[in-house]
Amino acid sequence: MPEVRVEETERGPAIDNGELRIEVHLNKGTFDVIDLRAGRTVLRNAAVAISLRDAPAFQTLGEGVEFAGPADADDAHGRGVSLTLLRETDEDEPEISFTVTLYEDSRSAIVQASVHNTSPVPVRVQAFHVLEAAALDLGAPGKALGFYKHGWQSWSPSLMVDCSGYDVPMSPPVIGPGTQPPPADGRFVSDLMTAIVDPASGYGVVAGFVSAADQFSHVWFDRDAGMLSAVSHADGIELASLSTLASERLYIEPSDTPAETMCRYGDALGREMDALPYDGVTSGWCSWYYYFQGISEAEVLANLDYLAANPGVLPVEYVQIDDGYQAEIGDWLTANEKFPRGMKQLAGEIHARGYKAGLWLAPFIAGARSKLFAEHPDWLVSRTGGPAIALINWDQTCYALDLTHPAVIAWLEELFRTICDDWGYDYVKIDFIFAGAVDGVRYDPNVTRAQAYRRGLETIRDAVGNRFVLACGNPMGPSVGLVDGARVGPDVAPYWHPFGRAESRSTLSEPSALNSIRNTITRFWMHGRLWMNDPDCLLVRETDTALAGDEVRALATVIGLSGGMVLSSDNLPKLSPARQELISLLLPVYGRSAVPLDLFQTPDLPHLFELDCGTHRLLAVFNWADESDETEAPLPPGHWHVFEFWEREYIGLREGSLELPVPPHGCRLLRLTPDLGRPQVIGSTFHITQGAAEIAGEKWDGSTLLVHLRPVAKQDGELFLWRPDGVQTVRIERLTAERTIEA
Ligand code: 9PG
Repeated sequence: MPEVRVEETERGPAIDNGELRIEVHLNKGTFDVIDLRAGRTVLRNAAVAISLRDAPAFQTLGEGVEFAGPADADDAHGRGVSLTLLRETDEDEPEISFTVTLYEDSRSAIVQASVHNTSPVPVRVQAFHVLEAAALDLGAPGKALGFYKHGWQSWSPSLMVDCSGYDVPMSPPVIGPGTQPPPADGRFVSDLMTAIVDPASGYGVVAGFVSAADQFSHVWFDRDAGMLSAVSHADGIELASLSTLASERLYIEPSDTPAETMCRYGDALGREMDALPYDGVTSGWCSWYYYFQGISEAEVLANLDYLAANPGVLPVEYVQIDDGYQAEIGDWLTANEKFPRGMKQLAGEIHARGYKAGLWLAPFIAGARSKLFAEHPDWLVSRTGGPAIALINWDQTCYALDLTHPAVIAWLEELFRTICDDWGYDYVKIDFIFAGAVDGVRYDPNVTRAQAYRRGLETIRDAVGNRFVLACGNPMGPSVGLVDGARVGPDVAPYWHPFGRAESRSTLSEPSALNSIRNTITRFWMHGRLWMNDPDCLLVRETDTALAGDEVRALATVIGLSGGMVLSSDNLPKLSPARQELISLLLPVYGRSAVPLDLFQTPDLPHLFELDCGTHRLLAVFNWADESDETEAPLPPGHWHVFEFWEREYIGLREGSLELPVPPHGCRLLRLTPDLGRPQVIGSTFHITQGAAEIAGEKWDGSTLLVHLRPVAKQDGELFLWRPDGVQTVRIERLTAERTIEA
């Protein structure tokens, strides 16, 4: 991309990098964002405002701004140029400024607001309105647009909402962050980021915060006014006289490929927040979704022994004990009677069989029945009338620990050191951690909710070192950089719809296979950029479940194509060989995420999830309806051999698109192989990627096809080869070492 050019116009300064142009209107106190490729002013009259606690807002709109001059920028997004604008200030008013940056190698603009306290006394800063009601123009009326609603924490629904209707309410078990504008007709609110897209043209804008360590944020759209706003919450913390406080940094990128732009936004957020790197994606067994709180030492050992007896077919890394071992919610170091030899001993048993050990806990809450609560009533976040309630679960009220309290921090550190250093656990699943960020009064009054939350997470990270941290029930933005994996959706369950009843818009965060699947697909852009996504567990059993075979296939397909963690949660010794094979098909974890192709065209749940594996593509085609349906699957340009994985059916050499019958709640998983006009592999039953994991290479020497295979979890299977005279099935047994097949 060319350099960023600065220009002075009659109205004010402008910057442009050939793709985007920012024009400032000094008199009006606003700026416009112009997409030069599309020839469209995407955001017009964007203004900045700041609200102090118990005071009216100060905004740039109508007041005018003064140009402080351009400056070279060099940050996580590369080199560029920033314009800084200062609001015309009356006496006694805080000084407000904002900075807009364009980069040489990025299509995005970054906006940040600041406030400087000129008064001799402290002021309390409530929020930065980094975009205050900017007019959004995507070439279609507000009601025609789709709004990507991103939830506050793991279990919060994330989905496309049709702007002709209503926003999705925030509902239990998710406790809202409490700072979003109240729901209203025509108002659509998203946490941290959004994408707003015209489904007809595919054109849209991604707007989201790329820093999130200090302030929670949200973005919202007023459909009838056509206005986009973005808010970064300072939560009323004190700003001392003559000090400055800045908002989080807002990323704005217009795009005609908004799914790709979401990924670039994810990359930018990961860069600013120092997302943790990793080598391979984690796999394991988790006790929760079969045993729930009934888990016992004996049941853990039974599954452990089964795994150890079948190491080739279920090659998982971790055995993780979930909720059910502890004496009480908060009393993590005391095991209950179901774990008679204690948790240290059990970690030893897990290690002795060659697995790493994982343990669940909810370190930021104290249950009303716990010793923790009884002994330390002063360790809790408080509100008028008593301690802040984080949630009600386990038949008791659970309170939020105050992570700014030095004694709580010392307790947390000791807790995690004991679990990891003394007991020997290699993996901690830290759950319900949104509780660290609830609204309320804390020991340190000058800390935002996001900062308090991060103090807790940083303490855990320091205590556990490089062991694996899986976040769950976590607010998204401020977790980046401190956790290795994060749950991205509501709990899976051995039934399809929440409560086994038809879905409603108020139950989207309740446990169910469908709710878990939804977020796994819609939060695709996080995986590998912020952490590794945890799509929640794979449940494949035939008994103790209401999931039909097609539903299990759909769940396995979504988890497999998500690239995220593969965690099994069944009673393994009870699985039939056919069902156990469904787990094997996802191992080893491929690790790269598919992209939903129709995210913006389909409200709620996309039907098409595509993964480019290099030599071929995988296209999963879903039918979320309760009846059988024909679904149209578009093919990329060119001629493709189409092979269906679950039914092992060669559909043919195709171009354009195909209509496929898909069973209710089921899917078809297509391997699309570009036609080479000569014998070639078109299908494999060893792994869900149909070749990306198990085929190391393929060579045609004019008369023979050589296929170089690598061992994967499944040892017996088939390769399907296309030849001019038909499809040949090659049966392969005991693939336990690399092997070359000649056909
Ligand atoms: C253990 C479980 C599992 C699961 C977690 C989490 O609001 N609620 O009452 C509520 C209860 C449980 C829950 C989420 C919400 O599930 O996601 O994997 O570890 O806790 O209790």
